[in-house]
Amino acid sequence: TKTKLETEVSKYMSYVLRHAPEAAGLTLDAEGWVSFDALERAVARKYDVSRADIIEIVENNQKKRFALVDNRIRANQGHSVEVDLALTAVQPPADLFHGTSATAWHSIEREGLKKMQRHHVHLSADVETAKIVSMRRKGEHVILRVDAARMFSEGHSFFVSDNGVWLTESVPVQYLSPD
Ligand code: HQG
Repeated sequence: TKTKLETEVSKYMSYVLRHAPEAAGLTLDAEGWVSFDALERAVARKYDVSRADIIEIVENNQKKRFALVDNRIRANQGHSVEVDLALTAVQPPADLFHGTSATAWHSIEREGLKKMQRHHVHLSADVETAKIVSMRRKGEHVILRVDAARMFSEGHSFFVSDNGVWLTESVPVQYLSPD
């Protein structure tokens, strides 16, 4: 099981690799990668962890938030900084899901789902995952079903991140219904 330190380091890595590389003195390349050595040094300045510890954190991350390839690392999704993950558009499953708060739903039912601070709207392949996403919000939760089959047939593009999160530019209201 994950220790408090592992969780903290993992959150810091998400923060650095998705939102604020400059806060750790790092620069991401166009596709969001940074040298693992540089990331390791940045993390080790803040936390008492070894290279092996960091590799374990990457490998044990339940949601596979990070990709570590050829001595480079990046976040698989969730960026607010400008990166091009170079994902290929693919056909989505017929239905996708989005877990949110009842409060957000009041605006979503008028405006549709917007990407807000991120690069895409994040959708889940199953209701269970959408529920977990919604639990991050206060108050009542709402699970929305997205008619991805119709969106796709009407020209919307979908992408799937390396860790199985479905991404699209926006979801207009006509494709949404509370599950
Ligand atoms: C809401 C976590 C008002 C949207 C999770 C959401 C996910 C609107 C919030 C991933 C709206 C944005 C992403 C509108 C959308 N009016 N509210 N028109 N359109 N919203 O965090 O999907 O742990 O950017 O419903 O597990 O909650 O970081 O998106 O509540 O996979 O790896 O605006 O983040 O993954 O919030 O979560 P977020 P999200 P990680």
